[in-house]
Amino acid sequence: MHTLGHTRGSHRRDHLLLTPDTFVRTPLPGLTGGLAIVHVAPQAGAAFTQMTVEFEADGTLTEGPTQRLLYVLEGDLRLEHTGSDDTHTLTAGSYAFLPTGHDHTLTAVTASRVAVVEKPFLPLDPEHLAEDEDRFPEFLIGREQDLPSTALNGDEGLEVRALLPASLRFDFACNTMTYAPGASLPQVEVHYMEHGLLMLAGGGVYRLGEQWYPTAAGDFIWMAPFCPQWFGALGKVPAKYLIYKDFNRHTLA
Ligand code: UGY
Ligand code: MN
Repeated sequence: MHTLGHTRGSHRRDHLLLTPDTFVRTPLPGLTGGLAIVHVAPQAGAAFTQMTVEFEADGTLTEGPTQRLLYVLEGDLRLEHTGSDDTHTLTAGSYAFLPTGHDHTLTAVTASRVAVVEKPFLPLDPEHLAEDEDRFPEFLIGREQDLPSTALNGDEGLEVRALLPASLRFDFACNTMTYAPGASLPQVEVHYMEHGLLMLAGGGVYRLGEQWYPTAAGDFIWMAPFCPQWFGALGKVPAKYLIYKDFNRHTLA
């Protein structure tokens, strides 16, 4: 049916809601046998880029301009990277952190979809690290299913899983948040960090700035620094999202 120019998607000064009907697919250098949906980028005012890369079987992605986090949404893939003879197998929920300049090739074994976050790295002054601690974050790989969960503010209905270790070496955080039906954020948050959010399952209502939006799996949201934000899960299944934020750095760094 013709939508007559209507969409749930919205772009305001301090937030962006992109619903799947608005997605535009583009080729990218380093990407073969696939297309990227760039959800947010510095062109929109963000200090990072987040995209979903859709691969055909045998499609490949090689290193990009900055450090990168990969999170598999669907499919089976292989990851080869410099400094290791191992080939890692990735399936839904697998993720990998690739430091700046770390050569790698991601190959889709089957048709796949992968969330990709890229952010120029802000090095940390060594005085803020323990003597034996490295100044730069290292390659890491894991499975979201294997991560311990923390109850946000003690609320058992709201599980947070951190993909990256709690270390100042990393200049961003990426978590999954799973809400039991009816669970909600305990406060309207307003903070200096920005967010990129991909709704993975379920849905609910997202408050962004002065608007309240129905939100469902497949939607992408960007929240600019200081965008008032709140989420309440609705429906009979848990709502789950993947959320990026800049982290661990002074605002004037
Ligand atoms: O980590 C966060 O700031 C997170 N609680 N924000 C959000 O879910 N909108
Ligand atoms: Mn937040």
